[in-house]
Amino acid sequence: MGTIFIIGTAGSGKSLFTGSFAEWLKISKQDVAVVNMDPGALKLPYSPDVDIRNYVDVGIIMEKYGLGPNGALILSADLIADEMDSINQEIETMDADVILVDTPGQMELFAFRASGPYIVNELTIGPKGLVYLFDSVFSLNPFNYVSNMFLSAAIYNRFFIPQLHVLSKIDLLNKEKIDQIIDWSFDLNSLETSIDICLEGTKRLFSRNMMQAICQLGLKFKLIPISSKTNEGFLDFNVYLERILSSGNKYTY
Ligand SMILES: Nc1nc2c(ncn2[C@@H]2O[C@H](COP(=O)(O)OP(=O)(O)OP(=O)(O)O)[C@@H](O)[C@H]2O)c(=O)[nH]1
Ligand SMILES: [Mg+2]
Repeated sequence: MGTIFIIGTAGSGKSLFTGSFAEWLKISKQDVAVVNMDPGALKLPYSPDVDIRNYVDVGIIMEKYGLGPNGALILSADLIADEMDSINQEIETMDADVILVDTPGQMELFAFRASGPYIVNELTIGPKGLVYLFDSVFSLNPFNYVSNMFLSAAIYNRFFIPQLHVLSKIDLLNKEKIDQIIDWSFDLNSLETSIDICLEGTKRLFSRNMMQAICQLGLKFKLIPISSKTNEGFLDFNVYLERILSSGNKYTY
């Protein structure tokens, strides 16, 4: 199929999704390689086939350049770009059909520095797609939901590759609440109604205008609900994934 980058805000479930979906694909008899691109990861819920921490050591960078943890993470993200030839070679020896790439906990390290788009371009196994995670517990409030739409649109604007949107951790909320969020993602009138009911003043105005502005860009955010604890939704997700990768569709689903 190709290479898929998993992106989302800190703690949105990127690493567990990477690990659980890789296992699910293996059970479905697909050859999968998992790449950890988070130099700051202390513990991962999977064993990476290719691990950026073997190339860039945040601890050594802190010492060598006299940086704090955040400065070292920023420099690490930039240094990864120099290692792309070796990383590509390592990935190619895996001879996998699907490459899942887990990205740094702090999304801005990957998305909002020059190195992120460079890394995405340089990885040789195509076609490429991106999965943006909406954390269901965070997205329950329409104000947060619209903020997530905004972040996701910003990600699309940085990479311009096919993008899917996933509602993560659905096992943590009851069905009614999950259905409400899914409904917002398919029907903007429903989102507008919830904004009017739940928000007031500047927050209401701002959320409504931002929602409309994103809509005018032609971006869609039809969320695919999944749980990386129960694997619920993985079958549906895989159908959409195959669709965007095989069609080379430039737009979000
Ligand atoms: N119940 C439940 N918990 C989840 C799910 N996905 C992730 N989590 C939990 O959410 C927390 C964060 O998950 P991670 O997969 O580490 O999220 P992340 O986006 O990789 O986090 P950072 O890389 O640290 O930003 C962990 O405690 C996970 O066990 C899910 O589908 N259901
Ligand atoms: Mg992670």
